[in-house]
Amino acid sequence: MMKFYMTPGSCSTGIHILLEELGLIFEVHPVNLLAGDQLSEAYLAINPKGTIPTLVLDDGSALTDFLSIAWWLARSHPEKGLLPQCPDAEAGVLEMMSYAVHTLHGEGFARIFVTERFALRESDHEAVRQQGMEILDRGFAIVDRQLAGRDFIADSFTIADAALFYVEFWADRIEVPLPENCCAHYHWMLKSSIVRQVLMEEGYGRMLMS
Ligand SMILES: N[C@@H](CCC(=O)N[C@@H](CS)C(=O)NCC(=O)O)C(=O)O
Repeated sequence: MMKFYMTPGSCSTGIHILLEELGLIFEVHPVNLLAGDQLSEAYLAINPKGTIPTLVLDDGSALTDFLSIAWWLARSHPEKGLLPQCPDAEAGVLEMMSYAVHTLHGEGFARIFVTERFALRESDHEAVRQQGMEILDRGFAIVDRQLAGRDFIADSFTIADAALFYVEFWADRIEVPLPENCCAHYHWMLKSSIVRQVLMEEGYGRMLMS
């Protein structure tokens, strides 16, 4: 059975949504990032980068980042339409997914969540967080234009929407205002029974009631 290494409420939530969308059976292995589980010898033997998500496939090989896991899931189950058939539209989905993961997450939220990795001196931390906020402002505005007049990044739900959801979820958690179309996308996603199930399983049931 596939093994899914994840941390509740993190970027792996996007992959969790995709696994459930596809109705796959998998074993969940929680990784406690705060306790440093990702740096344990056992985990580094699976994913030397020491990050989540990781998906260990049935043949024992491991996919160790969001993009490769999402793409592999979509390509392994083409009948589920998680990637458009047409190459132009597929490229557009990959572009937006990459933007959510590498820019909004890797450049924006990372400056806010792990500030010390961007500046050793504590006196610089506030400026780094501010820089993170500016990246988020600009980044969500770009995604917002892409979402104008549509419910999803492409014509239907794709892997890019799962990536966008987790960064919108973080924006909600730390009260970063989302522009109108991103906000509508986030609330649309929150109505999905799969997304609700995933958030319940990851311990965010109370948030869904408020
Ligand atoms: N580019 C990687 C980034 C993954 C990532 O940064 N994950 C965070 C959690 S959201 C993590 O594992 N942090 C632990 C650490 O960096 O020590 C991917 O797409 O999977």
